[in-house]
Amino acid sequence: MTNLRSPVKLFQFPRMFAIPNLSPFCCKLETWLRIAQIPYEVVDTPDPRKGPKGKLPFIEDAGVRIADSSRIIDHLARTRGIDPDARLDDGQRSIALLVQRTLEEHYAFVLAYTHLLRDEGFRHTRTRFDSVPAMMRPLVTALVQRQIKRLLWKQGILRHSDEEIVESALRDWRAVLAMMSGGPFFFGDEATGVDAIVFGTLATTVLTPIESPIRDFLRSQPGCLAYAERMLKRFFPEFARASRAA
Ligand SMILES: N[C@@H](CCC(=O)N[C@@H](CS)C(=O)NCC(=O)O)C(=O)O
Repeated sequence: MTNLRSPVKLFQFPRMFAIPNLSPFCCKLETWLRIAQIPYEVVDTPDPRKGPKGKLPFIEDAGVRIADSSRIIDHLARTRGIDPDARLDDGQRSIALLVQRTLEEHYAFVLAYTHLLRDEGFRHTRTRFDSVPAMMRPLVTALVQRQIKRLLWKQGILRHSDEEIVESALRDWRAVLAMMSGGPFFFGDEATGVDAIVFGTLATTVLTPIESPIRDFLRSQPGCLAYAERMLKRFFPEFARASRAA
């Protein structure tokens, strides 16, 4: 018999730094679970190939595995009858979708570039391969970087210069920030699904030691770092304490 009350199993990359997850999609989903107050337990999963669609995050709910953060959110909202977006009007829902597409279908590729290919990022993120046996590590690391380069070349951004890639990301963020309310959350007083998306991409950009001109730009924008820190403190107080102590 299906027991919808047992905690959802959340399969995601092991944590790095004092944020929920370096992956914007894993961080988004975990943030949404906290906004929606749905009980879950984390299963550290370094290898995305284990998922039903070969990507992380995915969940197991009452024995069924579901992939893709947005499909998972739809499933949980439907089966639990919880919808943090319930009070949004049609205009806000449209803005939320456009923000999502900007961050997930463009900026997420820039993140793969800044975090996994650029020296300033890879210097930090290469530790994710520490669980690979030492003899195999250089091979696996080179293979993964080659796959990312191939992906970003086919997607298109790697055909641009570093400066052009950075500029395109700043355009994404200028547009997103222009849509944000004065706070405390994206649409005002209550956190909604778009906060999970924005925080998912912002946390990995501004709350990690990975340097980039995008990080510098965002940290210089009034209210932007404060928003990320507020989200962290509100939904992940355990990490907010850790980052203060560091
Ligand atoms: N649309 C998916 C995207 C998930 C995704 O791209 N995850 C990345 C990590 S940020 C991944 O697992 N990449 C591994 C791969 O493509 O091999 C979602 O929303 O969950």
